Amino acid sequence: MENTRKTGVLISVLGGFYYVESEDEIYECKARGVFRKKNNSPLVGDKVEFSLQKEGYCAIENILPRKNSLIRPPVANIDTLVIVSSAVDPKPNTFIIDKMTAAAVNKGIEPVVVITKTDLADCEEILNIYRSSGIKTIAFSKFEGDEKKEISNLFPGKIVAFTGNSGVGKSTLLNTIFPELGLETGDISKKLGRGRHTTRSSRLYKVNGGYAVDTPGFSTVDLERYEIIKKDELQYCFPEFKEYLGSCKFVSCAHVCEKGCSIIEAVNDGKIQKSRHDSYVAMYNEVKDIKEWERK
Ligand SMILES: Nc1nc2c(ncn2[C@@H]2O[C@H](COP(=O)(O)OP(=O)(O)OP(=O)(O)O)[C@@H](O)[C@H]2O)c(=O)[nH]1
Ligand SMILES: [Mg+2]
Ligand SMILES: [Zn+2]
Repeated sequence: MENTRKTGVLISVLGGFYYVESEDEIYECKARGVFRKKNNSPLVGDKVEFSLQKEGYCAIENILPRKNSLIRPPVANIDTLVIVSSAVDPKPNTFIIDKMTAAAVNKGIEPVVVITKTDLADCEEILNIYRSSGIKTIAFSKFEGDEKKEISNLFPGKIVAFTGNSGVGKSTLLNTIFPELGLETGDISKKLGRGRHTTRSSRLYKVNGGYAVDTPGFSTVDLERYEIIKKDELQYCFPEFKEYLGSCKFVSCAHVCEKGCSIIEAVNDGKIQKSRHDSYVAMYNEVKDIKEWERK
């Protein structure tokens, strides 16, 4: 007897099992050993083919071609990456936000910056940095309502992943907009030592005609080896640089400290945010000596 095959979306990976949603049902699947050998395990967000075995269990047979994938958070096929950062506790770090927005742009994913806990501290400065950089930017507080609609409008027809440091309020934000999710959230004062990540694994939730992906927060050290962007591609990962590219004095301008650089002129004229250019330079310096063969 031939085993029945179905396709579905991988919504979570827990305790060695893969949970696949297909036609509104969730199937608990094992993965074939072959995925491990090829260092190509299924990621949350993957479209997969799975079989219903006559012994009664399901097995993932095949990962369908991916539109994109990220290492951190480990997700595939996402349309939007929401980079969540809090006004305080923990304080925003523009270098981390810039690395993540650049990685998203590099992979054809729309970056959105959300600043949370706006009830606790003034955040005009950071909001202004991203609003003036051509990136969709939303201020959010769990106590106010205005921005809920803007966030819920991100979902129809899309897979939207939320990422950011542990404790910035990713799960709280999703609960505020979709109370039916009932996600576990953690008190920041308890996020010390081992128990600091409240959300333990990434998972897709069906919301407003699309999917939200809640992910475990990262710590800053995790980001030291984030997605590496080739030095020649980096300039295209900062949307606000676009209108100036091509007008530098030197064709091969790296926009780091060269004479006649139109990007640096725009920074000096206040048209490009200095912190964004600083991040660009730091990222450029991180990759400038990496040879093609050293890249993963
Ligand atoms: N005052 C205030 N507190 C907030 C807000 N959003 C989240 N918090 C608090 O921040 C703490 C952490 O929130 P979580 O939602 O667990 O954070 P998380 O980003 O999901 O953390 P991980 O799952 O560990 O990655 C909780 O105590 C929340 O109540 C907000 O808008 N205002
Ligand atoms: Mg969480
Ligand atoms: Zn230049």
